[in-house]
Amino acid sequence: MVTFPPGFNWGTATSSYQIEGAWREGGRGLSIWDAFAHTPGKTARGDTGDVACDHYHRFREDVALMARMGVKAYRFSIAWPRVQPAGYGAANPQGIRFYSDLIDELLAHNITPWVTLYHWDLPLALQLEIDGWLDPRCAAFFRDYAALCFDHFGDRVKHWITFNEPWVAAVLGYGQGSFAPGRVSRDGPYQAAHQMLRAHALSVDLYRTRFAAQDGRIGMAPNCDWREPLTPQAADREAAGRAVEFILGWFGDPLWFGEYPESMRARLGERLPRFTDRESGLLRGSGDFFGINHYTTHYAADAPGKQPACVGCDPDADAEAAFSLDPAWPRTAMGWAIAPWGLNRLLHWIDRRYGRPEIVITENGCAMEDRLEDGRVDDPGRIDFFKGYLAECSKAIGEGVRLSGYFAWSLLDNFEWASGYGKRFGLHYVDFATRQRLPKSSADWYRRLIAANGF
Ligand code: PNW
Repeated sequence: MVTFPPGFNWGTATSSYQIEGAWREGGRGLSIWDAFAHTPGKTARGDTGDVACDHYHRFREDVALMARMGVKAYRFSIAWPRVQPAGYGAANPQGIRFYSDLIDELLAHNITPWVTLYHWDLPLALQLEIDGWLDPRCAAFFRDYAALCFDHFGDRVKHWITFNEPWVAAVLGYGQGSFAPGRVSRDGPYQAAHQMLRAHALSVDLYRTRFAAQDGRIGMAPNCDWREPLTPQAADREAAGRAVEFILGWFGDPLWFGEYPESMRARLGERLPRFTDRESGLLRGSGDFFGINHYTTHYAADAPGKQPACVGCDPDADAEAAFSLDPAWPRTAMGWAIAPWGLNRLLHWIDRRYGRPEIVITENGCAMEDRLEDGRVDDPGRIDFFKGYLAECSKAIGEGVRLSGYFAWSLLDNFEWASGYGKRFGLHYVDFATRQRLPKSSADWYRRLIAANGF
């Protein structure tokens, strides 16, 4: 029997562009993901989020699906261009009304909203006018957008996440160009991540001063795959440590210590931007909890002089680490290794490095080859995935890690970014011809897990 402490926060997660659709309705402005997905060759089969799960029109039905599972919390994101079409200026009343109605519907079902402010759908105007996150001005625009959200929703929303996976947004969006906005910029990832961190600092400061009376909590949701040393040799152990610092310390250290990791400064020198003293001060202690998205594990080996795919766009190469998988590890439909023990090690790494913070798993889940047969979707592989990862969570809690919540990714099959609709992560199957939802057997399993607070 795997058990969890009383009050453990069970949730499920989505993001705006992946589920909402209604891309040109309700006064919504365009985002970098609209432009990217509409560019031939950027997504599998040319899939776009134009309609996606049509959540914009079906959100009440989706809240009912969550109520049926008994989740206590729902993590969703606000599409910046839906509430502020150009990324600056006046709020769009129809966008405000949509999220306000969603929040009310959640609260009416006793589901606590956890709101992400940035899950990658930057207003396209900001990309075209200032090159998005490569420009320092983007941070102030973000702060003003955050203020607008606190102002309209903060009476009911008490859990905020500034950025989802800034690593992915910075590295894939501004370094490798495989995600929106598709920029391939020398040292773009370091510049973009720096502006996201500044934006986080400015928004948290505002939240804790101007909006202090709202009495909520705010943090970030960086991602981290675990990196296990390929061999017990010191060089590989150091490479694995560096690799974790280059993916997670990159964000965790500024939020907890106000500075980038030593290992990054040592290898990157002035290629890594610097925070001013004021920025360091605002960053230090700017997370009320440690959000973490986790999907997989790799082996890491020392790779001195590793050549990047393109100059300054590949932090893994800058970390001089090379990754590999054990062929014996099972894989998801994304090809990602299933190695639940990696999550246990990651939780301990966060616990140790940051002095026992409260940790919330803001995403964990898997794509599987789900098939609709006789009106049912049986996904025992996904249930096994959750069992494996949750057993490691329970174990970590027993070992003293302060893990307080878990959000399964995802409520629905949805637009899986460059992979389009071909990769299904949902607890609910979505027929993308009719937009009909159907609970998979994993949704029923998740309901029983929550009811029993264990399995
Ligand atoms: C995360 N990678 O994306 C996101 O937060 C979700 O929106 C997404 O649907 C989910 O995980 C599943 O992919 C990632 O290439 C996308 O390392 C790409 C990577 C990691 C996470």
